[in-house]
Order: sequence, then structure tokens, then C-alpha cells
Amino acid sequence: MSRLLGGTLERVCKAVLLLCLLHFLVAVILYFDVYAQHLAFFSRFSARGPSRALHPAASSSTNCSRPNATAPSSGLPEAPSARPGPTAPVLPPCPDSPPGLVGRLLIEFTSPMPLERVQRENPGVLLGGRYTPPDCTPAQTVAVIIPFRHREHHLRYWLHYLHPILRRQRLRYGIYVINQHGEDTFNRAKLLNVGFLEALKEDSTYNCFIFSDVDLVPMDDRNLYRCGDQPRHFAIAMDKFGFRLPYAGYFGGVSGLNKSQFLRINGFPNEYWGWGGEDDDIFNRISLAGMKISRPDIRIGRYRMIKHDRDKHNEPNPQRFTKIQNTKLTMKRDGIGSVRYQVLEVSRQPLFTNITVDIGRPPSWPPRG
Ligand code: UDH
Ligand code: MN
Repeated sequence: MSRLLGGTLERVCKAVLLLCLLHFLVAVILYFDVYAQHLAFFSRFSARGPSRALHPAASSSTNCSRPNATAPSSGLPEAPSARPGPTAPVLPPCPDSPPGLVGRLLIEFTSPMPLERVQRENPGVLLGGRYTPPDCTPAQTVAVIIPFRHREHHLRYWLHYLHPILRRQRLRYGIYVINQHGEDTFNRAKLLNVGFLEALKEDSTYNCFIFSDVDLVPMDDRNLYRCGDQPRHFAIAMDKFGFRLPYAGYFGGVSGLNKSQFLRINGFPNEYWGWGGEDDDIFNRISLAGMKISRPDIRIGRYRMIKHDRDKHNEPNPQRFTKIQNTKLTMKRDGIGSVRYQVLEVSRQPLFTNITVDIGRPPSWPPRG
């Protein structure tokens, strides 16, 4: 009897011991499960930031985690690229030679060019004529500055041709039309100075400035609208000059300087009223500052100019021949450091920023010869 009792007691004890062991084992498993979840929770914050925790797929994968499955099933390695975090993804630098350039282009100015069409065909261009490539990070931010008055018809062609070209060139850019208010004598170089200052006021990251006449369209998109270590002349082979430079020191039409090059020559002259001479003065400034002009290949720097008559109030400046003899004397006092003007209106259009400006009038009126 006592042996029977002893045997039963022994079995009960063994069962209790087994139960205790089982309980201990379950406790250990649960402990590690919670610990692993904690680990996953914290590692999520440190690896991906809070936005990942809010992602429904992320939280569900955490909920069903098990000690041996937590780390791999949460997909730590692929998550950063698969899901956008709070900061924009880092894009690779834009290539030096952009892929997808066309080369020679067919440029004509016969078919009508409504602004609505240009707008429709350039959906990636933001208000004010701003564009940033979606797939790479450009080294420069380019402000394209256009001196302007009463040339709406030309501007429509310019925008139609240039936006797709600049986009293919993978540029981050903005277009600034500097519109001279009133009917006093036109002053191209002063408007360009205004464009430099006003573009920088809008975006201090501009570090390349391309100055372009409104009626000049490049015939080859390999003519890259960028700045280099020397001032650049782009429009070197215009149709109206038989696709040649009219003279060795020609710097007109389309040119580009980075910020420090522009400041080094005290910007452009403000005192050339009427047509001519200001581009030669700029050429002199560049030479006097010890810089050289860089130019594209003659087969690439080809341009078409929209045919036009001479504008009213932009008659040839008779003072230009004597003025360009004196650049050395005048460039220190006349330039970006002394430009006076008043902005009347800044209007951000879908394809460009229009800045209407009062730049005054020549000191003697009408200008004396
Ligand atoms: N510009 C205007 N409005 C004007 C004058 C000039 O917008 O009233 C701007 C425009 O960007 C133009 C640039 O200044 O492209 C240069 O002026 P321009 O085109 O008159 O200069 P270009 O050397 O003309 O082309 C010379 C006169 C051509 C007369 C030929 C007659 N057969
Ligand atoms: Mn012209």
C-alpha cells in the first residue's frame, strides 16, 4: 500500500516538475519574443526614421515577427531604397555629356507659335520657367537672362525651341525676361546687369548666367548652356554672318559667365544706350581682367536669328566707337556695382519670369553723337 502511494507521489512529482520545466520554457520563449520585437522597433527608428513605422506594410511585418524570423522578414537591407524616407533621394551627378542629345536641329520661324502650345509641350517646366532634371543632380544652377522690349513674337519661338534643348542638356535653370519699361532708348547691357541681380535675389544658388538675345536659337543641342573656367561665347556661327565669327573679338548674341567671372569684370557697362558697342566693351573687360573667351566648335555653335528690322528707339549708338576705346578707364566705375534701376513688376509666367524695370534714360536726351 505504502509502495503504491510512494509510486503515485513520485509520478505526480515528475509531472509537476515537467510542467514547471514546460512553463519555464514558454516563459523563456515569450521573453525572447518580446525582446526581439523591441529590438526590431528600435532598429526601425535608427535605420529608417519614423516614416517607416507609419507605413502599414512595415507595422504588419513587425506584428508577426518571431525570434528567428524578425530581422530577415522586416527586410532591413532593401527597405531604404524601396520606400521613400523623409528626405529626397540622393540623385547621381548629371553626366558631363548628357545622353539623349539630338545634335543638329531643324529651326524655322514660319509656323505660328501660340504660347498655349509651348506650355502644353513643356509640362515639366515650373512656374517662372524653372526646371530641375528629375534623374540627376546638376553641378550648376543656370539663370538665362533675356534683354527685352516688344518682341513677344520672338519670345514665343525662343521658348518653344530652348526649353526642350535645356531640358535635354540636363540643366537646372530659370528663364528671366528683363523687360525695359517705357519708350526711351533701349539699353541691352544694363538690362543684363539687372537680370543678374534680380535672378540672384530670387535664388542665391545661381552660379552661371547665360545672356541671350531673344531672337537667337541654337541649331545644335550639343552647344551646352553651361559655364566653364573662362567666359563662354555660344553664338559664334550665326546665319546672318554666314555661319562665321564676324570678327575675332565678337562676343555678342549669346554669352555666359559664372558669378565670379561676372563680378571680376564689374559686370556689364550701364552707359551704352542704343544699338552696338556694349558687347565689345564686355569683350574688353574680359581681356583686361586677364581672362580668355572659350567657344564651342564652329560646327556646333551655329544659330538662327529671327529676321527683323531695327527696332524703334534702338538706333545705332554713335558714341560706341569712342566708348570702347575707354573700357580700361570706365569699367571700374561703370558696372554691376553702380547700376541704378527700379523694378516695376515681377510676374511668374508658366514658361518664364517677366521682370519689368525702369532703367532710366541716357544722361542727355536725345543722346548726342
Ligand atoms: N531687344 C528687344 N527690343 C528692342 C531692341 C532690342 O527686345 O526694341 C533685345 C532683343 O533681345 C534683341 C537684342 O536686344 O535680340 C539685340 O537687339 P537686336 O536684335 O536689334 O540686335 P541685332 O544686332 O540687330 O540683331 C541689328 C539690327 C538689324 C537690322 C537689320 C536690318 N536689315
Ligand atoms: Mn537681332
